[in-house]
Amino acid sequence: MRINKKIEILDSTLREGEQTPGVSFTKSQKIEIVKMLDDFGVDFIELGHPAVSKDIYSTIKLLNSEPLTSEKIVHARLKKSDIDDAVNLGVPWIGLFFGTSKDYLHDKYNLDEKNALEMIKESIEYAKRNGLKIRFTAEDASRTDIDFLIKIGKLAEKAGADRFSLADTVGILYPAKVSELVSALISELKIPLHMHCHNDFGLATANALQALQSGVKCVDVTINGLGERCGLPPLAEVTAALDELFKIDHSWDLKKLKLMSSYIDKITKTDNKYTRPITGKYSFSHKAGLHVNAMLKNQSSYQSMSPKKLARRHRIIIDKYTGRKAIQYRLKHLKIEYDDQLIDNIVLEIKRNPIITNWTDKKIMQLAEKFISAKIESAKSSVL
Ligand code: HCA
Ligand code: CU
Repeated sequence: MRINKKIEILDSTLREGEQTPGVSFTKSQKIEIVKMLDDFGVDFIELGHPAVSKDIYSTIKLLNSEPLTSEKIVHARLKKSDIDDAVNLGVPWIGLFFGTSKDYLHDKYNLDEKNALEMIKESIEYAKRNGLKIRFTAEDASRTDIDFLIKIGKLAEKAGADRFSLADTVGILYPAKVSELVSALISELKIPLHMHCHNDFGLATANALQALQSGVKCVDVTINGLGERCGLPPLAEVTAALDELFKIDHSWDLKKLKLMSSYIDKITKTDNKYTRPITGKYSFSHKAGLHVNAMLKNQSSYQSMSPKKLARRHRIIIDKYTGRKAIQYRLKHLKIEYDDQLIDNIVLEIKRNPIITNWTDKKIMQLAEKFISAKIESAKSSVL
């Protein structure tokens, strides 16, 4: 099938890519990556999620001052504070995301459909009133009831979203299903569709290419296919396939692909063999605070299949993307007595050290002991 219309590529190396275990880019590396992506000619660059850490927030500020041809977008929950971050940073596009499947509504947010729709509407309208261009992502779209998904798409469009993105968050689609899903949505909406595919069964590139053939305007990629668990479709494979197999018109500089890929290999402490579907070290690892939080409530929220079937298990990675629930879980496991203050202190300290990409139990224990003895010392001195 030919792809006739002008298609777009969104690179998420700095957001989804940095959610790969072991990956944390420095400010100067992010500047280098953004320049390379811009020279290559991607349409959108997802700069990060400002609320994750101060380090990410300040880096986005710096990246936003780079004069680029690519459009800049930041990731955000349906929270006023996240939307305000995008407004204050002056980034033109916001990528609002919200899990729309029954499990997500129920277990992740504890919301019914009516309240969820209301929240989506209000957040989009608020972002619009504040001058942002909006991509709304239905997270877990591939496990969302199709009629509800259409309802959300229409509501998002009416509230002012400029793009509607379908996320196959746990990577369970295959090309025929992508075609079904996209076809059901495309006839119902006027705004262009995006697709975000995960590689848990090794089908992300095939699914992204199918989405474009079915009429989606933009697909998400990362350099070397980085991302949570098994990552996203790699920039190189998607763009080279579009050029060579689909003969589309484009202005990408394909000669830059090898250089970008080698640069990422050089600066990340990761390897494609770790993100390999099913058997890779990270194929059942979870890093972002939101993911871990949801996993602790319901294991299927970010899993494509039960790892038990493969004699494997879920792992939690702790670094600057971590949240309070992940730390609470580790402390419980380590049998360390905790209160809210201790959790907050640990989370803050971890976020203050973006260079450390794997807080092992030993390191967490040392950190907890440091805060506990400081508390005892200060209690002693206030008694004296
Ligand atoms: C996440 C989940 C996400 C969001 C995609 C999007 C997914 O890590 O927050 O907002 O476009 O796969 O659903 O990456
Ligand atoms: Cu994703």
